[in-house]
Amino acid sequence: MALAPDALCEFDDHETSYAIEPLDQVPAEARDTWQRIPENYLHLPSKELSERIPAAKSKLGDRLVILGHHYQRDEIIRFADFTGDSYKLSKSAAAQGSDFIVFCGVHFMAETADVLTQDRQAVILPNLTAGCSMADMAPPDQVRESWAELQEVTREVVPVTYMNSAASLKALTGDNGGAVCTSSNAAKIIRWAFEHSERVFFFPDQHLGRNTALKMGIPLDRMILWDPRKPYGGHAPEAIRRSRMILWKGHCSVHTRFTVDQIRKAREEHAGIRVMVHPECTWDVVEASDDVGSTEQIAHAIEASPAGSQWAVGTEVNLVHRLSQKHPDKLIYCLDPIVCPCSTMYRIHPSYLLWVLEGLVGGRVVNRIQVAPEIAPGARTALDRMIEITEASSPLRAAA
Ligand code: CIZ
Repeated sequence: MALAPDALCEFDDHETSYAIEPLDQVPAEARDTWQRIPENYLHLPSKELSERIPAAKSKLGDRLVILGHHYQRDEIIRFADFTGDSYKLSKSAAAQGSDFIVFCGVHFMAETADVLTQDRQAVILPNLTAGCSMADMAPPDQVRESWAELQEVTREVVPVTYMNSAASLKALTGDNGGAVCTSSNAAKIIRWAFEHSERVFFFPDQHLGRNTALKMGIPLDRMILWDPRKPYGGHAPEAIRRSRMILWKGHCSVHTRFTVDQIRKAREEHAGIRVMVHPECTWDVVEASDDVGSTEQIAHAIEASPAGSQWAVGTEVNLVHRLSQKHPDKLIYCLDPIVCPCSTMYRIHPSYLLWVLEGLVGGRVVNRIQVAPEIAPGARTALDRMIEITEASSPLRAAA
């Protein structure tokens, strides 16, 4: 039986605990889908990794910055100079002067960092197979074709792409008057898009689009699901013209595992518990929960809650586990008792981090992510718009 990397975690209902195996103990079948790295990096015990990574870091000094997305495992986060969600990290990347930006996240995040940084700076993704299955549900050719079909039916449409998408789709968005959004600013970006057009073409996550639009008062019967395998997404021209929100048929396999039953069970077992879920969850789950928010917003809400608070959280388990360790005075657990880490984020194993860092120490830049020059300007436009819109409406800016 082929084991997915997920099979490496051992969970125990609310006592979430998991063991990180040395890379040579990751089943070969699972490792086969990862990028191959030199044999001598496969057998390193964690003690050696935790000595050699800081040693390489200190040799590189301020020429290096390591960014760690919230979904990364603890063994990576401990070496990160900055942690956060993709919005916060994209701003951190843009603010760095370092020669090397090692992005412990996934491919679309490293692409974003490359677009936002200068040409002299190298953005490095430690494992090139660390991607996002949701982003892969929007292959650029399919989205381009769908956009062309939509244009045949109506010109009254603005594209908005979730950060979890290929750079070429960010470029398509930027070149057609749209903007990127993340889960922490989707409402601001969609509101902005509606100021410019009757309808929004939102990809690739249908749930983030639907949840955000519903909260803004757009009814479900004015939203259509665009199935790229069908002509015109499966809709008659009148249905497209009647719609306000056109949602690409994509989803996150981790967040769609959370269910209303899990929420009911949490409330039965812990009177007064707060349930907070990510907006990539399905609408019924978002409806049944107390709060909805991005990883950064989840972390802030828990941080700000008083000692003794109880939280059942619907997002990637690495973050939930870390929050529960950071706040031992609160009960914090993952809504799904058998949820496993995002299998693509999981591919940044410490051995990969060490391999790229020691490469840099030896003068070798490996796994550099470079967005093609014909794509980068359009992607930059869409990202700059997102930052501008988000910052212009931030409470700090408004108060200033
Ligand atoms: O925006 C991000 O970084 C993602 C992918 C999720 C989140 O809520 O942080």
